[in-house]
Amino acid sequence: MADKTTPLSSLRSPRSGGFTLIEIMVVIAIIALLAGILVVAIIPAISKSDKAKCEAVIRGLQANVDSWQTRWAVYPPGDAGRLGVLANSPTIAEQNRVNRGIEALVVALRARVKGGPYLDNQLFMDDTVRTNYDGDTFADDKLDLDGAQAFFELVDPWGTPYIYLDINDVRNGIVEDVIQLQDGSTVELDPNKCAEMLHHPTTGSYPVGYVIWSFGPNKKNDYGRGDDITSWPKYAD
Ligand SMILES: [Ca+2]
Ligand SMILES: [Ca+2]
Repeated sequence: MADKTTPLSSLRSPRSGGFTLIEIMVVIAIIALLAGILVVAIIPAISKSDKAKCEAVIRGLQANVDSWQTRWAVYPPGDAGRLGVLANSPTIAEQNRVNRGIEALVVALRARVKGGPYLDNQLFMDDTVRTNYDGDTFADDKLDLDGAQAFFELVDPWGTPYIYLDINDVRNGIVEDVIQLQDGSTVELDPNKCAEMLHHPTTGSYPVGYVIWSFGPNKKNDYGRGDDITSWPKYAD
């Protein structure tokens, strides 16, 4: 008697053994496409938000500097020695060249004299912004600073200290700041390049009072050009 039952194997779809090569390739292609879309969509969004944060920090500092200048009648100097002279507090004068401008600005804006501190507290308390790469300190004095007497610098979203310079130092070609980066390496600011790059290419005028800039996403000093982010309206390259 013939077996009338149908063999199980003949009921199985020929596809039940798994995906075909073409199906696997289609899935891989779709995954690759989605990953590509994510990279294209998200990476610029991240760098855009870093750039926006950097611009916001610079704008905030500018507002703080303006408040300071209103009260002191000068812009914060590019080194703490001159700030000490202004505040009749010579003990602060021992500042080296490393990250000098931004350190001097932070000290000036933190001082609890003449209506200070003028530094935005939320900004200063942000551990992703406030740091002290070179670990330098100074003696407390009449500036009435709160907390550890470190020469703090402020760093951009890419970990590089912001640059702060007194525009008179730029104009006079006497900038001698050295920037210490996150990896411990240093970059020297060329005083001639500062004088050349920071004035308007056609009118020749410098920004009023001071300049603040970030080296930008490439972490390289372009003297306010290229991808740098600046306190003044950027000049064309
Ligand atoms: Ca420092
Ligand atoms: Ca740059």
